[in-house]
Amino acid sequence: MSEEMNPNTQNYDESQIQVLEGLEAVRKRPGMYIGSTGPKGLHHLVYEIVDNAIDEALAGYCTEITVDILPDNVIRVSDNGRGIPVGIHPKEGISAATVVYTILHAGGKFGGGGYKVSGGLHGVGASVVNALSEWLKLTVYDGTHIHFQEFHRGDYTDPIHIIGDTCQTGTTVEFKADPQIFEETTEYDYEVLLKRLREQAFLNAGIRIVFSDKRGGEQDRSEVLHYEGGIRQFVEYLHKKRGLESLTQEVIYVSGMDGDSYAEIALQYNDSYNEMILSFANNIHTADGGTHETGFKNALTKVINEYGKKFGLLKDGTRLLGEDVREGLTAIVSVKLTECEFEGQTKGRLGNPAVRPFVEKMVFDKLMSYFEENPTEARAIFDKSLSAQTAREAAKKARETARRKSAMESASLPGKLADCSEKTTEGTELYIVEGDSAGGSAKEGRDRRYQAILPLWGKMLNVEKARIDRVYGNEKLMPIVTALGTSIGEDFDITKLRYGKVIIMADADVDGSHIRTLLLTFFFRFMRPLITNGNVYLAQPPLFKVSRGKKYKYAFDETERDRYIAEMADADGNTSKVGVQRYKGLGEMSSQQLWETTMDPETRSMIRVELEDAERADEIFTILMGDKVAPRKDFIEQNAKYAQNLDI
Ligand code: TSJ
Repeated sequence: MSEEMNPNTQNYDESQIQVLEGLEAVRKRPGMYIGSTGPKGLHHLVYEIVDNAIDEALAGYCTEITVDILPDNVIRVSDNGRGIPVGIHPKEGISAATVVYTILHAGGKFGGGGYKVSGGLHGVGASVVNALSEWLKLTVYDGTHIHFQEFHRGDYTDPIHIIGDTCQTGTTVEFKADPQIFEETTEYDYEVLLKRLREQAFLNAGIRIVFSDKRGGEQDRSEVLHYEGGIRQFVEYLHKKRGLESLTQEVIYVSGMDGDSYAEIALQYNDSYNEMILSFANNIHTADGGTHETGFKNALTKVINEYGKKFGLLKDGTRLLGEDVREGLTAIVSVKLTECEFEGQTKGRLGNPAVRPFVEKMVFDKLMSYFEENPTEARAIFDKSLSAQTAREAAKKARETARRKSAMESASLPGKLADCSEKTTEGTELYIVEGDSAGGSAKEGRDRRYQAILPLWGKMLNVEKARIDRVYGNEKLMPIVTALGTSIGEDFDITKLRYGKVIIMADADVDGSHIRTLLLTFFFRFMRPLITNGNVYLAQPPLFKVSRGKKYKYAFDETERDRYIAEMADADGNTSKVGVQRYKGLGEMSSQQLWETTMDPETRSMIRVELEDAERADEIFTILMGDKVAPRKDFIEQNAKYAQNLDI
């Protein structure tokens, strides 16, 4: 071991005390640092490490990042950058690399310059990952030597030391998430990591991320994420994935600088009526928008109105609204700043005030020039906005008619609704049930004091292609709207909600998952606060009844079924006296069984729908219901397992 790796003893000890104090806090309250110790927090560990390598790429020193999921859910991340500095950190008296891993918030404190991104945990650093890992191994290649250090739950015994020679440079980190912390699971979902890594590859044009699943199962696969076109390709990708046809040939792209701030935007219109703006600040997704997104939206509205005015195309005395010009728009807004201010409860909104006027002016000027230079595209976009305006006016009329009607036939609830007797929202439940036979069992089986049943019937409206005006008057969806009492879209009012829980009860088969997908999409599009407020649930009917004599148990999946079969077998393992019944649908259960398994709050299990589930349903819905066959086929092939049971 070289002399420089041995810091003087006094400093070394002091640093180590600090280390233990710092990382102990992380292990005591992991949620504070990574949000949760569930699957989300687990995946955050990977993002945090990868973000460090992306920083190195953004600084211009690294071209390729390799991410592997290894057997036993070990993660390995490598880059070909400069290698984390291993020299003695002047203040701490230990190797800088060790500082990165053992002192809280040490990430990004030294060296560098440029934009510090560190997205995942908003820069809490590699030390948090280290603290929450059963073990972590760091290897640094500095062009001369290979340096190595190993940690256990954030702690180490040997300082970083040389283990060999090399002419390469780079950093490799390998870690195993600590099952003591991540009690629920330490298993990574390839798709979840892939989505995030792909996003990072789009946001950082030219970066190469090679991502592989090497766990040794059937799922093993590998993907190269490399997009020279950056966010332009992101927009194309989103359209293709959703099976949408683009309105214009090319993606519009604008970018600009203001001092140290950089902004780039890619946008394109499609044949749907939905708006999809994804915004990012320093590669972190800003789910609640912020000043960058507002600047972009303002500019877009101004440009399209300006165009209409110039050519006398606006309807007399009217202006296109933001919602008109964003109908069928897909856009990526990405800004890179030296210092981001994230606001709001979940820190999902960019606050930097100066960003709004910067983005607004930049987009206005450049988009205006684009419109002048590309008259065909400009006209197509304008016409699309104009037709949105017309539809909005039609929707307003439909809404007024609906309002007048409901005022006249005040509180006329749907005929098929079997309401509960309690009239409070608190504690009451509405079961939305597909099919008359299941609806009948549910009506008989329920506790009528607080459980209401609404059976669905009629042909489904394809909400993907429908604007809001067509929901009014739809015979399948309107009963839901009336039963809930909240109205939809901009009229939505959660205080009018008539039930505390809205429970979707559908079969565990393909048709059932279609209806689940549709209803979630409907709620996502037109009653989103219902989901964010946590009112929507999915009932979980059992798939099997395992019985022996008078004894029986319900199983919700194959694993559970097999466990009950084993439990009920004879002592010698003989299962000939165990009966297994498979339920094909809710309709096959008696009202008593339905109550026992799916509706009784004491025994049922339900899933509360989170926004992400609904978002996913929305995505799946677009693909399944879209009229383009190719992406649908791709999707089903790529998601064969998922498409079989279409479980959400
Ligand atoms: F932080 C980390 F451990 F999570 C991590 C860091 C993980 C991985 C896979 C890579 C990295 C990383 C860090 N790659 N490259 C760097 N670069 C630096 O830390 C570095 C190198 C040189 C200088 C300099 O000023 O000379 C500055 C820095 C920050």
